[in-house]
Amino acid sequence: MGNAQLDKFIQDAKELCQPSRVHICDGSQEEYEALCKQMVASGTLTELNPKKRPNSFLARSTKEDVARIEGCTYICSEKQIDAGPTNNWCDPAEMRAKLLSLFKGSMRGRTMYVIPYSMGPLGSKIAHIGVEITDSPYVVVSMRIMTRMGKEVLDVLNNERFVPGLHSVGAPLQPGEKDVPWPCHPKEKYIVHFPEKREIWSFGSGYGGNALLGKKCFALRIASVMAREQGWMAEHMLILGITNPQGEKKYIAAAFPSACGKTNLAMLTPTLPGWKVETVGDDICWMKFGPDGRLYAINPEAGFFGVAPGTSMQSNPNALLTLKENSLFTNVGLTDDKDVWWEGLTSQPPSHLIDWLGQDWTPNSNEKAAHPNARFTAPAAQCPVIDRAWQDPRGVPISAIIFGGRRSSVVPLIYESFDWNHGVFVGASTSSETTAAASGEMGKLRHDPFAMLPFCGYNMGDYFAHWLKIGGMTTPDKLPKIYYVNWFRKGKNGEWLWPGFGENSRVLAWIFARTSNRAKGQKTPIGIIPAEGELNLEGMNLPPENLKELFSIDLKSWREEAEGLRKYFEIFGDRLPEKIKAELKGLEERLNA
Ligand code: SAT
Ligand code: MN
Repeated sequence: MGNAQLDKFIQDAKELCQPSRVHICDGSQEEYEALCKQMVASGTLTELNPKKRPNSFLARSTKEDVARIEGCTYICSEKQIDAGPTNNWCDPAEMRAKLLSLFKGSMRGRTMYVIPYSMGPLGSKIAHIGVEITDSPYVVVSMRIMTRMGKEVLDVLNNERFVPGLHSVGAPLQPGEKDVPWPCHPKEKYIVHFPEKREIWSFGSGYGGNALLGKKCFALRIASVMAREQGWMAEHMLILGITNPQGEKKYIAAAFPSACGKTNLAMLTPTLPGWKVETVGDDICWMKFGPDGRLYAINPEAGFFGVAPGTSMQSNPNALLTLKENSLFTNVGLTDDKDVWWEGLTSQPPSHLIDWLGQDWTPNSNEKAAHPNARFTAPAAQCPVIDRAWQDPRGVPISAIIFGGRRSSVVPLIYESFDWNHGVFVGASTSSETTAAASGEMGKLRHDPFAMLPFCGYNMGDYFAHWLKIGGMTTPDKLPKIYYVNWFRKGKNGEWLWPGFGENSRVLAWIFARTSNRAKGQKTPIGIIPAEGELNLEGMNLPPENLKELFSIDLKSWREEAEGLRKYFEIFGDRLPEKIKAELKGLEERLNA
């Protein structure tokens, strides 16, 4: 059956971008292999050693195109106030005119690929469909790993609406001009969302979330707008299943800013004996209410686009095992035997490799072998601990939601909110030290409410209100409990107080106990922390002074924290919900009591 919206989208894109060819992707293995082969020939991809890493490839971007670019990302709502103070806004008519001139002829000499894709299991009531048009074959093969894409999506689409996304690397080829390995626009980059029209336009970058439009652009920015309208949630969260030694299982969702360990937590190998963690998703979570009044979550993606540096058999063995074949690597080092390497993969670096810029590299080099935001792209189905229900169209019931970020001081290892509204306030108060996932300064503390700062498609004040409203849509006992964690607290000498990784299972076990009414906790002015002895520390040799510091709540620092929040919240003006103001006041009163 035809789809009028799709026919028009393709026709309009073709007329505007003037590609040499149009290719409608069927999503087959043959198509994938042919595109990889073509990119090996053009120099975009290097095939890795098939004996070590079958069917896997390395791509190197240019220095200017290595991460999300928040400064070039726009929410073009009709009214500026609806984009809110945390988003870049531009008048939609003005932006459309700008984009039309940029995209005019932008695909000349290239193939225009049409990628129909589903975010979420095909046919799930929680899933939604998008179509990306792109002139980047790298994007096509990445989207094949990251989403369910191809012909079968068209089969379920019928005449329904989908979210269109038009992407061009912005590097048209003159007749006879030789292509470069990583085409992109040297200066002009625009990642634009029209929330009312549910459209995405992305120009100039070929990297990650700028170019794989199903991920941040659709599954977060546009989906957050749809979710608000339709009474569901689109969140920057991993989803994990956790089973205790008695065989009881629960699902937990957790929001952390980019490159703060979501993938590691989602695939964690518990150090607590008898516990098991399984992965549903590592980045994005869509939740809708089930018939029983609980929130059910799906992972809208089908692959992992994870940060490579720091990933090792020690830090995340399940991620490494996921990457053993059928994977794409971007901006990592290439070893002499044609495998990949990045900082932290092995304690002993190889004596020679080709770095992410294509230069010779030895351990004495001043540069890093891999870019700090180097990424792997791998099918989720290959994860050894993928959850049995990861493709269940009904989703999995969520018992707890965790927020967190990188905080070297002030914030304790874990605390629980007093109730849903307080939890919304806790999510709104998330702040984190910046990472290499976005261009800009690293290690700078910034407010990142719900880890959604770069991903909320509308006014963040209204987003807080949406969260509060969700809490009123069911009975309190059906709602997930809300937590805040901080694995990154440092001691006086700058050393980590908590080892993190598999040891984080101890924190999850406390959450498990709390959500089963099996731990009583201890009230503090900021929330509930584990009562003495409730956090199982058996067998980990945590120095008692570390434990003390991990849970120390310094009233003076917290008063400053509250003051900082009060100031930050001012940017939302009258879009800041009264209930959030009341929660802040409550915190201040408890801190001063
Ligand atoms: O936005 S990306 O998909 O490039 C990665 C991230 O920031 O989480
Ligand atoms: Mn992310």
